[in-house]
Amino acid sequence: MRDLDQLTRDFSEHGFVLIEDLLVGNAKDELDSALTRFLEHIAPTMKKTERVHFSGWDGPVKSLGQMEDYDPFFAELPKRAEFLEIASALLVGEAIPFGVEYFARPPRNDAIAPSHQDNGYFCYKPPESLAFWIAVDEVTETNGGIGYASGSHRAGDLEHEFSGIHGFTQGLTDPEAQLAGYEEVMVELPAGGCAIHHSLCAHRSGPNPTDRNRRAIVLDYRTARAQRDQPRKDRQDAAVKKLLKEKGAGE
Ligand SMILES: O=C(O)CCC(=O)C(=O)O
Repeated sequence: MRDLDQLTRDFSEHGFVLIEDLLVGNAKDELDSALTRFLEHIAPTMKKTERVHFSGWDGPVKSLGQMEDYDPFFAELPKRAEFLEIASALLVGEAIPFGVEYFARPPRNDAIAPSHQDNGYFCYKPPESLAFWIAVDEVTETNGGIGYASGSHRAGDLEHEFSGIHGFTQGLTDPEAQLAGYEEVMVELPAGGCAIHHSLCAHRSGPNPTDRNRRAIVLDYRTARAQRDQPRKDRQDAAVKKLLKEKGAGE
């Protein structure tokens, strides 16, 4: 049994919590197999707005969005009773799943995720949302692990700017100044472990110079109170549309 009260207190204090045994045994292997199958058979058929490759429009995938629209396994994954119970406790309100994503960091890969709050992408008001970042492979500081600015969810909605990085288009305008005073905690998790972060808890991830793969599946949840700030989202979408057009995916 998980101590949801303790998890909720830790989440409220730090803006993130770790659950090392979210998926174990068969459940962990099942996720690995479903992802492998998805990458091979489904990812190449996805809309270009929902997939990012390390270069061009085929070859290794860097990230994916909207996986729930393409595969029943990924549609059902965020609806598991245990996940909904944890997400609802941490959000202090009924959790509604709204996205399933994939982030790859293959061996000897120098991609990074710039420091950001997820709400820099989601644009929810109030920003009542969180993400389950599930490690499909063991993750450490050395193979592209996430670093959280502990407590930064209390800093409020920070200003973001367009990063120009396809797949990670939003970054904090001045992370050093914006996150001054918040200690960075680097995440270490076994395969099947999970970091859950508030959408205002700033985080980043580094490159993977190791020989080990680092794949992650992300499940996004919000409350019914969280509504899109549409003008903010429209400004962001316009910048992304321009980038996609430059990359040959615009209309
Ligand atoms: O997996 C990564 O490297 C970054 C993921 C991330 O930034 C996120 O889930 O918001």
